This record gives sequence, structure tokens and C-alpha cells, in this order.
Amino acid sequence: MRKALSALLPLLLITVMAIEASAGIHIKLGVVTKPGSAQNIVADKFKELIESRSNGNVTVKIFHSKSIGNETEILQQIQMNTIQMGIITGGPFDTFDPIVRVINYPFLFKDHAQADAILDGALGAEILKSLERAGFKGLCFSENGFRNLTNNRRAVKRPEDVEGLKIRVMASAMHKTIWQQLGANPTPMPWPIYTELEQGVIDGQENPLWVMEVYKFYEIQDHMTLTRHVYSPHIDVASLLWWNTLDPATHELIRSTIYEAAVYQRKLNREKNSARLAFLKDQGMRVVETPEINAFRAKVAGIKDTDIYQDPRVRDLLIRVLEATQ
Ligand code: EAX
Repeated sequence: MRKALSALLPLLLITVMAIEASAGIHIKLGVVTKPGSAQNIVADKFKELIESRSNGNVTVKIFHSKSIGNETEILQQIQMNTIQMGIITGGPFDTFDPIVRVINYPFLFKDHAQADAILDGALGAEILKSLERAGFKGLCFSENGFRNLTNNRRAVKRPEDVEGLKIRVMASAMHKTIWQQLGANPTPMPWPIYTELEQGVIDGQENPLWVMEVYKFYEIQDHMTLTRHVYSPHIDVASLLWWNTLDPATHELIRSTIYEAAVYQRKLNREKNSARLAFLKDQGMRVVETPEINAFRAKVAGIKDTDIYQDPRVRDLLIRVLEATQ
């Protein structure tokens, strides 16, 4: 009996391996936000496209609404290959690789076309490549969008109006420094933040227009200013540990599909912005549409000479990106 079993063993092993291979590729993908959010739109589109293109050989399970933690925690799980992919806001990458401070730099891009040209081009590719140092395979950029300030204290038209406001920021030294330079009191806090705003733990926050709508901030924030102070991309990433186990054809399939999902999402996000602004005003938000942007710019101009840009690698790329955009 024992003999017969040991003769069967290699066969059994081969069968198990064959079953595993035909079972295909299962991707766990994390986003912190809830359905309808910018990150989720990329994730949903990616799932739809890749499952149909691979005839179901690749499947995607989306973990959303903080079900597997905040964005920093999702990134840690991607590093370990506990989950394989994520659509993550640029800010929280800051603690994993300070190079992302370059693309989140204040008042960097003048419009969407310029953001796309840089991020889809050679400079964006350098950022994506750099993330390998932290265990991420950077695939492409989708978007959160241009960030705007909301608060519950007062209408903000010029930097002096920001003085002393308690503003929630992402887990990012760069975002914190921006608001310090503007005279606010920045408080890093993970997403989501509705309760903290509602209870007055913080006076305000900054995010793109879709956030104020999807997360109903119009219910709890009176004032909004179209500061557009930071263009906030998402970085669509995979676990490098996992990526290195895949063959070139699968790399190509994932890469082209996530890029298509990103392009789809960026376009949709931009098309909806004017309707969102109208909606938020209808809901009673008081909006300063043309703040004194040059004064805001001047106040944060010194940020490139602060400690957070002293790493020569980061500094060098910042200089080249500034040359390409200004
Ligand atoms: O997309 O934490 C943040 O402010 C992000 O922008 C959030 O994930 C919403």
C-alpha cells in the first residue's frame, strides 16, 4: 500500500500543479474609498476589462471602504503581497518613497493636459520606477484631481484667511508643510474624516470636488475655496513580489488594462467637475471661486528649499519637473 502511494505521489503533485495553473490569477485589489469614488471607478473598470479580456482566467476582488485598512495599511499589505494591487492617493506614498513629493508639489501643473503629459511621459515613468525601491511595481497614474479647501470657520480668499485653521491633511510631510507655510494648523489623519469634521475636531480639509459630493461634505462644511493647490494623482500599483512571479504576457495584459481604466476614469472625473460645483452650491456651500492664487503661490514658493526636498535624488527630479512645467 505504502509503495503504491509513493508511486502515485508524483502524479498527484503534477495534478495539483495543473489545477493551480488552470485556476488562473486571482488579484486582490485595495482602495480605501467607497463605491462611486475616483479610486473605485478605476478599480471597477480594471476588473470589468481584465476579467473579460482574459476569459475569466484573471479575476479581481476589490476590497473597499476601509475594509482592509487605511491607505498606508493597504500599501504595507501590497509590499508583503498579502494583496496584489491598489489604487492609492499620491499623498500617503510620501512615507514610502519621498520621490512622490515631486508630483504632489504645490501649484505644479497648470491644467489636466499638462499633468497627463508629464505623468504619462518619461518623468512619470521615473517616479513609477523609483517605487520599486519600496517594493511597489508602479503601473500608471489615475486621478483624485485638483484639491480644494473647505472649512467651517470663514470664507477663505487669501492666505491670511487660513491663519490658525485646523486643517486635516493626508499622511504626507509635504502636505503638512504646505499648510504650515500657509499659517494653518495641519493635522495628519487617515481617511475617512466625516466624523472629525462633524464634531469639529478639525475645521476643514482639502480634496477634489468629487469628494465633497460623494462623502457629503456639503452637509457639514459651509465654505469652499477653489484653491487647486495640489494636483493629486492616484498611483496604481502592484506588489513587486507578486509582479516578479508573472510572465511577460500577463505583465502586458495588466499594464495595458490598468492604463485604459486610468484614462477612462480621468476623463469621466473631469467631465463631471462643473456639475459637481453647481450641485455643491445648490446644497448651500458658499464658494470662493477666484481666491488670490498668486498670494497662495508666493507663500509656498519656499517649500522646495525645505528639508523635505533635500534628498539629492528627489531634488534633482524636482528641478527637472519644475523646468518642464513652469
Ligand atoms: O480620495 O485622504 C485623502 O484626502 C484622499 O484624497 C482620500 O482618499 C479621498
